[in-house]
Amino acid sequence: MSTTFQRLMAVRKGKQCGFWVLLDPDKKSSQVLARYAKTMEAAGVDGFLIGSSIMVSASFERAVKAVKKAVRVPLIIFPNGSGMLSKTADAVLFTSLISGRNPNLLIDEQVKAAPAIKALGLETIPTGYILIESGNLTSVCYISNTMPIPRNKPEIVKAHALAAEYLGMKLVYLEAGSGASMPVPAETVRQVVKYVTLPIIVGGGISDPSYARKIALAGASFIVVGNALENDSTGAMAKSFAQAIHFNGIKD
Ligand code: 1GP
Repeated sequence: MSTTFQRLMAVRKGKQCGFWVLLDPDKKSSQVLARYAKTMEAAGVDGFLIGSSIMVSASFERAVKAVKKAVRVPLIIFPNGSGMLSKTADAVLFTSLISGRNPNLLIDEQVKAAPAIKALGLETIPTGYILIESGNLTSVCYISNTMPIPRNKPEIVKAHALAAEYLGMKLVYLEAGSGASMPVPAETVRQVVKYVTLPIIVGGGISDPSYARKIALAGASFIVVGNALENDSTGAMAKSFAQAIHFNGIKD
């Protein structure tokens, strides 16, 4: 049986760029979230991240279970800290916030989470998480108490991504922050993709399919969309995103 990471890499190989949707259990009930995920999957989504930067919902496990039952594509935990875990998910993005200098999110939360992850038997996908300035103060910067990398300094982003590669991480996540007014610049994505061999995830503030396509053409391996699809009850908008992102054609 293949690992979740292998499944992700198969999508990358077949479609060049995969389309992920962020599920926020703080914004929808478990049932509504599961129905939404099903609609998104039917529209062409390749995987889901589940998490939020301020988890106020006590029903994380319930949400993960409901979504897992509703979809077949990978469901990956996108944690805000060591407490956001579930054995029902397919994997956890084991992130280190490498653009920040907050030891708590560089290593402390990871140490706290590691024994629990082992006990749950959950697959980890080590990911270098890099915040890029996006025009406004995002929840993730505020909550993590870290500064994002200036958006006009791709060389700093490149150095961080390369450090992630040399540290043995498997993915790099370029994040503008959920609801960012300016997404990660396509030029930054292009430069990072050229500079490192790791697959690159890009998310935050991607609100229209044409921008998603630019990011895909810049060489991103996965694009994450959250806010822009939250009211897409029919999946029509998600379909447009899927077409834009899967520019290489769908080869399942
Ligand atoms: C999470 O950044 C994504 O990385 C989601 O962002 O909600 O702005 O699409 P949006």
